Amino acid sequence: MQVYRFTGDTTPDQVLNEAGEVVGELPDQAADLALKWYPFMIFCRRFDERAQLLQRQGRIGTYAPFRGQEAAQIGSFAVLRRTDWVFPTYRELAGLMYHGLEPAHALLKSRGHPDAGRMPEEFRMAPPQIAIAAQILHAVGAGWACKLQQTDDMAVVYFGDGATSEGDFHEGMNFAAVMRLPVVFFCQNNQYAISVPVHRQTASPTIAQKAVAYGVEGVRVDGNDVFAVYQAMRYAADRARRGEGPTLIEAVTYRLGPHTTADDPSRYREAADVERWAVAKDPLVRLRRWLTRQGLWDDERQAACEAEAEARVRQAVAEMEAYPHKSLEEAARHVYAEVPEGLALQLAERGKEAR
Ligand SMILES: Cc1ncc(C[n+]2csc(CCOP(=O)(O)OP(=O)(O)O)c2C)c(N)n1
Ligand SMILES: [Mg+2]
Repeated sequence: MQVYRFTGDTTPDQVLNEAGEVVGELPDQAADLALKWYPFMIFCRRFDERAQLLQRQGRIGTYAPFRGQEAAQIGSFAVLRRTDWVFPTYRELAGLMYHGLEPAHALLKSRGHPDAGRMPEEFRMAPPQIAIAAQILHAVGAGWACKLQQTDDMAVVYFGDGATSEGDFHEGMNFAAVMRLPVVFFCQNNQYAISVPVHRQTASPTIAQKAVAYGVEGVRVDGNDVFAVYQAMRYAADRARRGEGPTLIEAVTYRLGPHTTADDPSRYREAADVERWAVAKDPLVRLRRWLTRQGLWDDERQAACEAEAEARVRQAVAEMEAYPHKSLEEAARHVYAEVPEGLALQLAERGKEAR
C-alpha cells in the first residue's frame, strides 16, 4: 500500500537569519537592491502607521494595515515588469506603491472614493480585491491570455492564508497547472484570517505543500527576509516566462497590526507572540542589521531616511485630502451602468432632504 504523507521540512528558506547574517545565497547586486528597498520599507512602515491614525481621526474610513509584511511585498514586486499582470488584495499597498501606484491614490480606497478602483492605465493592475480569493481566477485568466498571445509576461496573484480554504484557490491552481500557465500564486501567510489562526484554517503542515497535489511547484520562504522572497519570486518568474507553468510561493510572515481598523487583535492573540515577531523577526530590523554589517548604514542615514519618509507621507496625505470629492450621485452612477430603481428612489429621497 502506498500512503502519501508529508515528510518534508517545514523550515522556510532564508538568505538572512534574524540577526541579519547571510545563511543562503544573496542575489547579484544585493547591496544596491537593499539600499533601494530599505528606505522604501521605512516609508511604507510610516505610511501604514499614519493611515491607521488617520482612521482614528475620522479622516479616512476602514484601513487594512500591512505592517510586518513589507519584505514579502517589496521583495516579490521587485521582480515584476510593468507589463506583468498583478491581482492584489486589500493588503498589498506596500507592493503596489513599490510598483508605482501613487501613495495618495493608495489611500483613496479608505476614503470610499470611486476613483480608488480605477488603477492607472500604465500598469496592468487589477483593483484591490475584497472578496477573498476571487482574484485568483482573474489572474489565471490573465495568465492564459499571456500564453495565448505568446508573450513572456506573467500574472501574479496575491492572497492570504485564509484564501487557500476557498474553492477559487483550488480551481485556479488546478486550471493553471493543467494548462501550464505563467501564473505565480503568492500567498502571504500572515498567520491569521481575521481572528482565525492558520492552524485552524488548514491541517496541512505548510501551505506550500498544497501545490504538490496539483502538479505545481511549491516554495516556502521566510516572508520577513526580503532577499529570500526576491530569490523565490525570481525562481517562479523565470519558470513562468520559460513556459514551465505556475508556482505557489508561501511567504511566512506575520500581520503586526490589526486585521483592519475595525478589529481588536488583543482579543484573540497573545501580546508575547506579537512582541516576538515585532522585535526578533521584524523585516526592517533584519535588513538594517545586514546593511549595518556591510558598513552601508548608520544612525545618521537612518535619521535622514526617516525624515524623508515622514515628508513623503505628509505629502501623500495632503494630496489625498485635496483630491476632488465625488457626489453621492456620482458614486452611485460609477457602480451601475443604469442606476437600479431602489437606489434611484433613495437618491431622490436624499435630494428632497437636501432641499
Ligand atoms: C468571500 C469572502 N468571505 C469572507 C470575507 C470576509 N473576510 C474579509 S478578510 C477575511 C480574512 C482573509 O484572511 P487571509 O486570506 O488570510 O488574508 P489577510 O486578511 O490575512 O491578508 C475574511 C474572512 C470576504 N471578504 N470574502
Ligand atoms: Mg492571513
